[in-house]
Amino acid sequence: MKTSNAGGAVIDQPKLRQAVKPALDKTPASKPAAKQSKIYIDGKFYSEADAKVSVFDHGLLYGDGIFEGIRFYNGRVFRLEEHLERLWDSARSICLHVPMSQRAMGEALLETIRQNNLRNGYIRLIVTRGVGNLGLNPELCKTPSVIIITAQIALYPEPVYKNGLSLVTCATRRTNPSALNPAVKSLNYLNNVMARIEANQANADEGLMLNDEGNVAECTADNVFIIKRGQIFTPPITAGALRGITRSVVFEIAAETGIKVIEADITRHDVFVADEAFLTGTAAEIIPLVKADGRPIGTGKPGPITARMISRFREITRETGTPIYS
Ligand code: PXG
Repeated sequence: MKTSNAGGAVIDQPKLRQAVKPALDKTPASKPAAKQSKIYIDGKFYSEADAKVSVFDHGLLYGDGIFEGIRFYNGRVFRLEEHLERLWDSARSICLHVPMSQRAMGEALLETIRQNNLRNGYIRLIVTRGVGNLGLNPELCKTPSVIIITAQIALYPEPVYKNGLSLVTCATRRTNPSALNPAVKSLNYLNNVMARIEANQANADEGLMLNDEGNVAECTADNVFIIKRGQIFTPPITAGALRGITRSVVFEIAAETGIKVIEADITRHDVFVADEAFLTGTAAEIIPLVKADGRPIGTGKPGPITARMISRFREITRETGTPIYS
């Protein structure tokens, strides 16, 4: 997470080969600095400068903790319940006791947005294992910490949704589920960071991550979909994909439209020969994929089913969600 000198946190976006800057990075120098965000830590609000955690927190020492990245649109939090459910699932999987109820967490999250007086943005919800000693034993960490950070999200400029992204296949394999299940949204993202570095070095917009079998798992922070002969395919969770919230919205839109989504193992070959492809994630939303390892996908331009997905997704984000200010 970087903080912008324009005030408020701004989340990083993947490097784009067109070197386009996210819209909200373009704050004119003459504009007065916006006020800094207020950050929730364990029931209290702090300024950015005062929002600090202990160097003995195992979230820092071992990446021992979990998180969610959530969007809010037009004064409503998108899919709040699903994000909280997934957070609780991550917690249960790593034996972390979240020190509040789901309802209280939802309320803390809404209050953090209110404190920052935002209607559109991104929220990072973090639960760390808490303060322990320099040994990794979590039993010595008595109280997990809850941190909630809001950010003005830098949307990709419209041309990116019109022109699509390129990706390269990464040599770094997605973590084997028997080592650390990728379904756990843990604070240990080094596996994804290594893949992101490869994508950067190849000057690609995203990195495709395969599992130990050589099948497609996901991208560094997005789920992958391909379209072939009118059917949509995406890797199953067992292939090492996160159960993405945006992914689940694609399933819903497809069902509405009468298009079939098939969860099946996908190879790089399937990506190369797809008619269309797109990625999904809270930050990216639904974004067309037009090139994989130098090969144009389909016509090399975003396809019609992808375009329909994007426009329906935008309607759903505009019209639904948990109200923040009512
Ligand atoms: N796969 C991985 C590995 C992810 O981290 C997704 C898929 C998409 O899931 P959702 O539920 O967002 O549709 C993610 C998303 C960010 C950011 O702010 C997002 C994620 C992780 C790190 C950063 O861009 N998670």
